[in-house]
Amino acid sequence: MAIKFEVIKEEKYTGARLGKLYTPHGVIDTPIFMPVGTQATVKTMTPEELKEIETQIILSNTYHLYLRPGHELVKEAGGLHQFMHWDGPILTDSGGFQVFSLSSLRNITEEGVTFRSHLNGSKHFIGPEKAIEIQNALGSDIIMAFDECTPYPSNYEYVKNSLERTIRWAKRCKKAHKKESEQALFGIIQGGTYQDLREQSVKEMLELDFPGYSIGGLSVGEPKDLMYQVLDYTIPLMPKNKPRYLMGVGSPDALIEGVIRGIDMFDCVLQTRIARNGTAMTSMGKIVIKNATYERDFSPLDPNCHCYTCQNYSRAYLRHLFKTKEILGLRLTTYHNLYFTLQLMKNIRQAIKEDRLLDFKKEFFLNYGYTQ
Ligand code: PRF
Ligand code: ZN
Repeated sequence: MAIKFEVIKEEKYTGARLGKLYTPHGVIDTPIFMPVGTQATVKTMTPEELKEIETQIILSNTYHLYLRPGHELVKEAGGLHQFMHWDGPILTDSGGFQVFSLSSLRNITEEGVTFRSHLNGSKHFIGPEKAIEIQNALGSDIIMAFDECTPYPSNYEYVKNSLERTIRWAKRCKKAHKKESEQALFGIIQGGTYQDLREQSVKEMLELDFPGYSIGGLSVGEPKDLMYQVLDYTIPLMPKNKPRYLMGVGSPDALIEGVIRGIDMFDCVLQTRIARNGTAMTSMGKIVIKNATYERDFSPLDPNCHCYTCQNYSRAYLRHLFKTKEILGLRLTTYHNLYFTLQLMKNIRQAIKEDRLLDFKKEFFLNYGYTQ
């Protein structure tokens, strides 16, 4: 087995748990947030900087690396870890989501998906076996099954057919995966916002006995309350002794709500993406650094933050960097947003340890503002 998962503690008043996830490239304390490094780089951050802010695991993407520079080249470089100079754990997504959100002229069949590259229009095919072959070549610690993420809203028949195909694909992924001792293959639960379909998806995925499970198909445009409802009826059906990963979710409020319901792992492009358009997450909510309000504001982004950016630079300076389109602005804001989020997860873990997660949530939302 490539991974081992231990639940260290269950919180007294919620579904939250503390865990340890052992991977070939290190041990991860859960619940955890994974910064996204789509193209074998967490945009603007060096691996040393990622270590400095206590990043435990990063996420990368099959779809992008297959198209550019190609998984064979990455393999030739010695695998993704060596290629990008990150020696910590890596999880790769299967491409099952990106192929639907980025490529054009997609055609889904039982075999897999034919699509045109979002880069140059070239024609490609990825199916379950190919998705595993690519991820085997990349050498990530955790790999994901090839799935279809149904959009919201989708009708019942469509979601049912899709999730049943995703299960057949999951079986093929399992069969194609030859490196079980080096890479853990996670199954993905789909089923949209239909309770009986989520139940069916969990039940059939559990029969395949994956070492970990993710919940896909959420945060695709549905109201947040509906997402929480889906989590409320889906998570209790999932195994207690295996990691649970909520894909593509990571706003601060959703991190807290997800942990409370029993999620162990999250990833999201939000932190790094909004940083690059000049939005910082702070303990008092989001701030848009270009706003005129900050022209003469010589205080740090977040007075409660101990990151490198907040220790050394003012809002006025960061505003100046964004106004003049200086690259350092992107770097400093990304650094802060990731630090802020990893710190939030650390505080969440501490609150679980002390059985005070609900108090923590109350206080966090009071300051941050609950964003729906
Ligand atoms: N499937 C896969 N990756 C994903 C998702 C999914 O459903 C989502 C949905 N939020 C994000 N990333 N494979
Ligand atoms: Zn900071």
